[in-house]
Amino acid sequence: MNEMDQLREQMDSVNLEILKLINQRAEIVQQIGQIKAKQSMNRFDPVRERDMLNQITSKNDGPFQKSTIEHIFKEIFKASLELQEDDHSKALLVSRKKKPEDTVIEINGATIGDGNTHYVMGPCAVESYDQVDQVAEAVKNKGIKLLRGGAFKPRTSPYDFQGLGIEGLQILRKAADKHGLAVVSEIVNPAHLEEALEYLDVVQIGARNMQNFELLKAAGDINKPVLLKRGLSATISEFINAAEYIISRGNGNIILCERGIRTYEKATRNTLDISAVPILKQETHLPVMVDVTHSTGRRDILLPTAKAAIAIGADGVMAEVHPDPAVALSDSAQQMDIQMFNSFMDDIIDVANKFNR
Ligand code: PRE
Repeated sequence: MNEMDQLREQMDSVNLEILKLINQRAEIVQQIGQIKAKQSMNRFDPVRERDMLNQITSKNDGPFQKSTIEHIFKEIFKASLELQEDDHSKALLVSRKKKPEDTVIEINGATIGDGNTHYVMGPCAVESYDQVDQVAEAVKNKGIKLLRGGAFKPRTSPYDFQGLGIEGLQILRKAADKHGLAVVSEIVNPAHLEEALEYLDVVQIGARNMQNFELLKAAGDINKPVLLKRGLSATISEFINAAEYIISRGNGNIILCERGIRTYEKATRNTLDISAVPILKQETHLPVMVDVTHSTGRRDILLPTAKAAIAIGADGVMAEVHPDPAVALSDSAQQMDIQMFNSFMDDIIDVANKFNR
């Protein structure tokens, strides 16, 4: 064996030593991480890192320079922090790591999360019994099981229509019962939950309340499914953590809903983050729906965006329908009338069938 080969052989065994030691170190890091998580301590500890660097560099006899050694160890600390963070997300109850099987939620005969496409349709806001009744009839005629409608409306302006409140929920319930539908409606205040549960089958938590932690906790204490919408400017990680608030209190029946995020783009009301769907499906075991109405704010692209949602693997599509959108008290530019809804449903069911979903 020549000298070069000998040196390389030595190097191979040193590499393996380093590998063993670095993973030994990683195991200690994981144990420290678990203690920190239990005690809700910050994982990053710059004082500890500085102490270790001082100790290590004071023992450094070269040939590497102090700055090089510091650089290498800083990289090790960084990787250690990431390892502690990974271990933490592993522990999330909504994560696939925790529960590999899909969560399937049965609501009024619709099994959301079962691989098929489900629909939640209805007016933006409940305005009258007659209005909801007309929409509910159309919804039922398309074989849909879930009726949506806003009774408590968190509006951008305090002078806009704020919804009919409990009376709106009563209207929804009456129309839904007549047509055999389940009711999905938004609740904005934990104090309304108990009374609202008399009329609701699914509690919606809207985008503006995605980080209303008291509301999330209250929704975690009930035994009805929750449809949680992504916040206007929420990252996927913040969205997942909002769901974790609900499941951590015992309610695991959560449907996530991508509804567009705020970007610089003005051609649509929000920017539909379609890639959030497969990411949420990979990261969590929860069903994921797409609200095409709020993400686009445009009737003319509801169908293509709904097709995209199905193609990318969403468990359902949500959209708004109003008997006469021109006179709707909210969101008149984006709701479909009943004729448009009927043809939208015919087309989208066709697409879902082609995808076998
Ligand atoms: C460790 C990791 C991250 C911290 O910023 C400091 C140190 C390390 O890798 O040594 C371990 C650790 O979490 C700790 O000692 O507190």
